[in-house]
Amino acid sequence: MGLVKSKNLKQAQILLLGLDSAGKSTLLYKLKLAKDILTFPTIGFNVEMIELERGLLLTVWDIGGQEKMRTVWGDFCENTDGLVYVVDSTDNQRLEDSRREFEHILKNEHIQSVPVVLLANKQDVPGALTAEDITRMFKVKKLCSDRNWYVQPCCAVTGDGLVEGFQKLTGFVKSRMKSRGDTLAFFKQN
Ligand code: G3D
Repeated sequence: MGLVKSKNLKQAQILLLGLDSAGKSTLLYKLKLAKDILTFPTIGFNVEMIELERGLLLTVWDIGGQEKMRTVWGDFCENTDGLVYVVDSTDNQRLEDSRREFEHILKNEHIQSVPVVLLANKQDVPGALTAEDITRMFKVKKLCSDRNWYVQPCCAVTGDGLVEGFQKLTGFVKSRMKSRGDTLAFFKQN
């Protein structure tokens, strides 16, 4: 494991949400094969630590997406630095459920201004909605107007798009940490 090498290692808490069967476990497993990951299997949810790039350790909280687990999503929002929301781009029947849950979680007081990457998963399936479709149908521009966001097409089975999506989020998280650090420094000085 190449983890925890640097004295200057920063840590970020990432919440991984989405309806059940969206592909969260599959994508974490795929990322695990591609990158250094420490796994802490737990009942009800998984926690993974990924060092996508030197100096920033992502702790990814994969909370289940079944209906009863969705009611506790809000309990995991405190101290979150980034949100990855996984959408099954082929599940037309539950797209509105997914959109509603997405809108609901964004209202949580602890994740105001927290950057978001939506993963438009299952792009390998013919007829899957595109990232542009998901952006429009989820009203992402409007709902995320107060934060950095990106919609990444991906396929958790092949891994296509996963590293790109997490790298995008990492960039957002770093710039938010920097600007918050700068703000704190400003308040300390004044
Ligand atoms: P979850 O953790 O969000 O509940 P899973 O979802 O990772 O368990 O995935 C649910 C099902 O979707 C799995 O199939 C998995 O193989 C499939 N899946 C996940 N990502 C993709 C993808 O990108 N493309 C395709 N075609 N399938 C995907 P099973 O059959 O095991 O239920």
